[in-house]
Amino acid sequence: MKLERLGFTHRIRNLANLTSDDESEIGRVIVEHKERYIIQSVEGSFNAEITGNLRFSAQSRHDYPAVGDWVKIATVDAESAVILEILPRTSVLERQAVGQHGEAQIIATNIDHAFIVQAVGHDFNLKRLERYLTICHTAQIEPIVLLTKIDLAEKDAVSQLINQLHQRTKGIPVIAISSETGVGYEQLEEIMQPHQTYCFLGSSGVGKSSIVNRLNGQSIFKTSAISESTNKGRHTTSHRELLVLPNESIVIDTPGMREIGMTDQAPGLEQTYDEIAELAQQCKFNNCDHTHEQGCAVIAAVNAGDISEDAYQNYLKLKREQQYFSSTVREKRQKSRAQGKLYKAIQNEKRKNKY
Ligand SMILES: Nc1nc2c(ncn2[C@@H]2O[C@H](COP(=O)(O)OP(=O)(O)OP(=O)(O)O)[C@@H](O)[C@H]2O)c(=O)[nH]1
Ligand SMILES: [Mg+2]
Ligand SMILES: [Zn+2]
Repeated sequence: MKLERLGFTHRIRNLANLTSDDESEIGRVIVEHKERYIIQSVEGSFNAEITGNLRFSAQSRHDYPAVGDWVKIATVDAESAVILEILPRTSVLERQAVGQHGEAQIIATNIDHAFIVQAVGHDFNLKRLERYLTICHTAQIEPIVLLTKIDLAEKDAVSQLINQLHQRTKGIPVIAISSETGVGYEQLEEIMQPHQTYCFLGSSGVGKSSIVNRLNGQSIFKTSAISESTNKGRHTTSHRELLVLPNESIVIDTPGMREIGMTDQAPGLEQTYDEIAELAQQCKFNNCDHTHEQGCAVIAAVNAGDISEDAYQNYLKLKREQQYFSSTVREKRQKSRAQGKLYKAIQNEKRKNKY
């Protein structure tokens, strides 16, 4: 498969300082499964692991390959290879997951657009949507909202949801679809461009894999109904996977996410709540938290009904999370720097005393 069909561009070639001679050693990570990877290259697909060197020098999750990455490989035989190097990323989609304090988790890399998928019914949630928008904006990935399973709701109810979406997330495109009847697929296919990479994000059971299957023309990913009473911890899709579609677009299917915690997402937060960010410039104090201060233009707008109370509360919550994440990361860095100093001091001491 030609690299261009996998999404390779001049931009990536320039970022990585590659010549066209290097192309046989370049591949894209299409599957990641607990430090085992499947790489697609011009030569075919390979099972791969990272070199000991790469593992040894890794300082965080960011130093490990993720689905979507371009990597330099050395083939071992017709089926296996080792990953020597991760090429510079054009975008990194990440979140803070529960129980992983201080560590951000990479969802996928080198993404051009993200489909944020919400189904009609009880999955529909504007606050959660704003979380997804924020992680997309931070990564400078263009979000598109897919409202799915519209066959399950009345036409009027669907229009109402679309209105709510437009009001709350001004300027973000919304496409309403049904993978059951095919409604909306024409519009969806129209916006998808060849060689661009699209990532599907959303809760478990909203129909992400069903969309990929339908776009693919034949089922390739497993899908399943999740009964309400037994859905605890059950995801049908278990790993992230990249696929080139017949329409030449590249898609990454992901397992449903329950938590979309904020990392260092300050710029993305400003973009998601651009109205609040703009008003903030008129606050009396320039370090205004917009929580209780005199002369706060944001609070005034909320009181006047110009900004919804719900959006405002969500903004404050996401900001607190983001600040907490940043402070714990700072603490961790300071701690590891202190540990580094201690280690060096011990080494020096050892050398001096020759033991
Ligand atoms: N009625 C209706 N059902 C749908 C539609 N799309 C998907 N489903 C059903 O919803 C269930 C979940 O679909 P999946 O595609 O597996 O959902 P998913 O988002 O990939 O879920 P995870 O892999 O767990 O994250 C399946 O039973 C699908 O048949 C739709 O447009 N309408
Ligand atoms: Mg799935
Ligand atoms: Zn303010």
